[in-house]
Amino acid sequence: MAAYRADDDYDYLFKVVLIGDSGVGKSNLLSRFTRNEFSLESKSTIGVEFATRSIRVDDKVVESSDLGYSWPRKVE
Ligand SMILES: Nc1nc2c(ncn2[C@@H]2O[C@H](COP(=O)(O)OP(=O)(O)O)[C@@H](O)[C@H]2O)c(=O)[nH]1
Ligand SMILES: [Mg+2]
Repeated sequence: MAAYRADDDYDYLFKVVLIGDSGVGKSNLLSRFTRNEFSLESKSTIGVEFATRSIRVDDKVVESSDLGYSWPRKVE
């Protein structure tokens, strides 16, 4: 019988914060990693967005929670 494992049950938790200028690709990096999606027409993020993904490495469950933060680019 397969052992039951709850969604929030993991062996390791990594929290990754993506910080950078607007338009450098943070949101798409996040969506590619967590949902395998990419959009050429993604809207600018106001503030923060948050996503998680669990992966299995050998027999360990690794949970990654990623936080992206954008600030408005200064117009020269
Ligand atoms: N060609 C190309 N465009 C990208 C790539 N990553 C992001 N973009 C585009 O760059 C723009 C800004 O990306 P976004 O993820 O919203 O940037 P953010 O403001 O840092 O979150 C969007 O139009 C994306 O489609 C990439 O690796 N290649
Ligand atoms: Mg963004």
